[in-house]
Amino acid sequence: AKVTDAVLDSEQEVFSSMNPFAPDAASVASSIKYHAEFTPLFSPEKFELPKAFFATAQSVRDALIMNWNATYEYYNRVNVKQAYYLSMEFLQGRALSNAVGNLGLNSTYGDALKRLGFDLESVVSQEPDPALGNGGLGRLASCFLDSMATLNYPAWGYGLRYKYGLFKQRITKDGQEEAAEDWLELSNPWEIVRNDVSYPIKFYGKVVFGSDGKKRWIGGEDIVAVAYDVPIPGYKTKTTINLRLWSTKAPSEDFDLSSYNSGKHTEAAEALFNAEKICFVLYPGDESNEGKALRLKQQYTLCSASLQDICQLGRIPEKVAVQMNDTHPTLCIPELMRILMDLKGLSWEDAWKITQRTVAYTNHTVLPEALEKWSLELMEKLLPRHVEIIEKIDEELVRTIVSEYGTADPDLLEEKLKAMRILENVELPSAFADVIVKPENKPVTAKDAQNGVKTEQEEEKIAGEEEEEEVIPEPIKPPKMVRMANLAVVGGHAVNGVAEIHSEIVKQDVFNDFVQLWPEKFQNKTNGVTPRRWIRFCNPYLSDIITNWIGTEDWVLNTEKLAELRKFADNEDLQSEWRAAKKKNKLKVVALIKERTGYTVSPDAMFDIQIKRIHEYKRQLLNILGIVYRYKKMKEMSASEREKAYVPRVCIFGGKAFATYVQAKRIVKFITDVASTINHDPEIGDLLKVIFVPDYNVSVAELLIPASELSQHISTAGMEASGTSNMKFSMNGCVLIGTLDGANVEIREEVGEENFFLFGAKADEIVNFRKERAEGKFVPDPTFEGVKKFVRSGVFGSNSYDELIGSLEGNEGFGRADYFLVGKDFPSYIECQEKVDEAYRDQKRWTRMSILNTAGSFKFSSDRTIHEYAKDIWNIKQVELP
Ligand code: B1H
Repeated sequence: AKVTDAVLDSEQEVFSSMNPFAPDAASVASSIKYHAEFTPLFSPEKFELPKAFFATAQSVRDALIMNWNATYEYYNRVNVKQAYYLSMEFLQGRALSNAVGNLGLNSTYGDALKRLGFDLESVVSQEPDPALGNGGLGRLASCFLDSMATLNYPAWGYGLRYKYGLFKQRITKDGQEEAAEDWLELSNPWEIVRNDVSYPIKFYGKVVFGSDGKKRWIGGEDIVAVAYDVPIPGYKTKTTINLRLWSTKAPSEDFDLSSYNSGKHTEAAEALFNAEKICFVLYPGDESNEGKALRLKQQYTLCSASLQDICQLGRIPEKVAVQMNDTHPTLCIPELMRILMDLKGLSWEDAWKITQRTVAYTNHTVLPEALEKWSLELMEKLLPRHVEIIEKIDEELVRTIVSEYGTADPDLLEEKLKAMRILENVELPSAFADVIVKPENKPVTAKDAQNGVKTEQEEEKIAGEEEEEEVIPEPIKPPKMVRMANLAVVGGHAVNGVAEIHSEIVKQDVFNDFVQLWPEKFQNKTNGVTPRRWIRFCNPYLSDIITNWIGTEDWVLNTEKLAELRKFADNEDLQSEWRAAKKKNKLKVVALIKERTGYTVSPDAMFDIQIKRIHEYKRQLLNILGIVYRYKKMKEMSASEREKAYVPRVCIFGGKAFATYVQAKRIVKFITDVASTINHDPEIGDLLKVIFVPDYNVSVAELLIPASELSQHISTAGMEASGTSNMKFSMNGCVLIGTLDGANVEIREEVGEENFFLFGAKADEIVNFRKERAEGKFVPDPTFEGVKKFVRSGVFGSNSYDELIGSLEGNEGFGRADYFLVGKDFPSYIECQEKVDEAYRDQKRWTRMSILNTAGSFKFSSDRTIHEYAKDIWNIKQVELP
């Protein structure tokens, strides 16, 4: 009892001395010491860096918890409408420096740690980088949380607590290797498990009628989802919102004690493993059927647990707005219908109205292979009640389509049904048996099939069999699928794209048929990034300069103020401070490169960076072939010609390839092979270096972006929905080279076309260029042919890169025939890169471009984006805490 009293006393002391907005260094130091002593994660004798990180994080968490309790206590009291952002990914990055920065306690924590013999920077770098996301989509979700908290919007994030985040990438002589990322190894100081917030989740089983005549989903496999809460502080506000991550476990009665005692240990624990494995990894490989089922279980767990929770938290739909981050949480729609009808007793009509008013969908990609479809067969097994509901939604949709287009033009009706139905390759619902009467192609409906009605082809087949008695193999039936995007469009009240050009493509192409029915649903919400993490904290040197010249630090909240830098763009004092800041950031990257790759690079060379997931459409291959071209030309020159012709460059790559994406992994291997040849070529020296930074993640981005001078956003036009790193680079005074794709288009408009290096085909030209190619009419530029020949000659090792270079050749087929138009854009890319060199030689001009990028980047704050979602989609208001 004594010990407990002592603990409580000292805790009390710490708390009372800790006004979260103005604690002094002494009280922070005592709070850190307190946690170092009483947090049972490390042995007591040593107080070293890892322990210092945990104790510091715990002390910050105390402040966050107080604010966070105050936040939701107030929201409940005033009963406000809240937004719930559901996402399979949150790419949070490190939390300590962000939290301390948002609380405005940087120097206090710095001083406190100094008293304890540590420095804040080394403590901060102890934190593992949680990577519960793949890339832009997950990082966007995290930027949105920061903005929602900062702007005092009542909101929650919901996701999954993966035990292993995105894999760790190692680069070996064979290219990329993946290893498990055990980010929870030392436990996570930010999360709080809520054992009292848990919900049952069911899979498999069957649907029956209850005695009350209502549908019941029974039997099957039951698991439990448990809440882990992570506080998300806003910047310079008390508002602290919640990111609730679900973890799965088996109900305790599922552990078979008697089997265990009889020696069947593995069997006894099977149910436990079965439940827990759902949250083992972010994006489990889904090539196998087991993998697919696991991913679907993950998605359903997120939807079901979150909606059960949301239904407890607020009245639907008046107080609730649910945003689905891409189609991954689309099961929200049938799940909310199920909850409202089967559990709350509402009619179909009422449940449907409420569901539609509650949910909205953001589309993040138009790549056909990325539009999610699930096998109906799998879904029927795993979620039988949901499939019934989806079938009914599909039937209602068919009714709408039929009433809109009538039956007079059966071709048109058939085309619309084919494009818009949620179920693919599935007979029409029986109620529509006789709707499309096309003499030459009468559809067989479910009812017809039951009655033994055959299609014309089947009749022909029978006739043929009778004549020749030849056994004709059964035609392979296309698999029945559920199209999640169609379900999301039908079931939600708003659909948005993530950049203007992308939203136009969504409207004119991908969902055009739906736009004709419901034009009012479709919107654009251009992405944004949080200026806190992505300038203020990752680039303190530049931030100080901005603050000094603008005369206030307000720009961190009101990024429009950045535009005031424009009037100083040619000021020599600002220019020299600006360059000095860039140099300091570059020096940090020189050290990072040395540590991670062993290469020494010059901080005086231009830093040219492409960091993003490795994907053919993002065209890292165009970048590296451009480098090969540069190298080839250099080798053809004398030393003095070379020096004159080229600006020294360090070309930096970073990014992960999905583990089973073979072509992307070949690209990684190729880049590292080119790097090792060029970097060891004594004739080239500092004129050209190629670096692949292994294990790219949020923390690496925070170092690379402030140090970059040129960054590459060179996707095939029309394929990158938005891109968000382009915004971060521009904010940090980096000039972009890019195509007219995604947010590049808007960035170029904002910063001015003279401050953006544009090249390449435009989105509306791509189809014709592919056609030209297929018809064998494309004549590749000799520079491109020369580069391919050079690669094949063996300069970069014995490998001839047949699959890689071969994919850029030939005339037809996806993946070959240069689908991503690397060859088509190559000459304009090369020419544009020459203009880059020319601009960089004039450092005054370059610095002006750099300043004008920062000044023109203000639109790309996620604060602007969140205001737009709040007003146009969620209908929620800012609520300031008293
Ligand atoms: C984006 C994804 C994505 N679009 C499937 N789509 C995934 C699709 O695990 N999955 O199944 C994961 C991610 N991610 C990105 O979203 C776009 O490519 C970017 O252009 C965009 O900036 C970003 C945020 O909107």
